[in-house]
Amino acid sequence: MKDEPGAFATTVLKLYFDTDNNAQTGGTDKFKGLAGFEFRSELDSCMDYADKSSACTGGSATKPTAHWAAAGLDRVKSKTGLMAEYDGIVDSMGFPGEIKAPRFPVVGKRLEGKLAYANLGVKPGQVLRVLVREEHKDPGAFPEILLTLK
Ligand SMILES: [Ca+2]
Repeated sequence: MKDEPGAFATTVLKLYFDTDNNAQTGGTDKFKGLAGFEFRSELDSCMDYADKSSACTGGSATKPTAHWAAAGLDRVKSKTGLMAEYDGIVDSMGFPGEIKAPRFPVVGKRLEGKLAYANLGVKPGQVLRVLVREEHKDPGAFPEILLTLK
């Protein structure tokens, strides 16, 4: 992050995964210039508050007591293929019906998240196409990455 986290929680990055490295399969969003992605992850800057509440978006009227990061994971709905429609798999807050994301303490401006290969349906040696976007900048995209999994 550019600055250390303040009093409000927010999504910082969105990561799109083309797990078969094929732009012809998966979801599309012409408006956002996305094609061929099977999954989306959101890396969230989350926090706990003095009133014992926690948030990954928004906040509380009380002071933050802990800053932590977590990565959610959503699968593009196969029936529609639209990037606007997802099935939730992993949730930063542990939303009922979804896997609770592992949490990592925020150290300075550094956020960390972890995604399990099993949840992405991938295995070592597989090549993924990954697009990372900053949440609060448009387009705010980094160059596409071809990632070979260890
Ligand atoms: Ca694909």
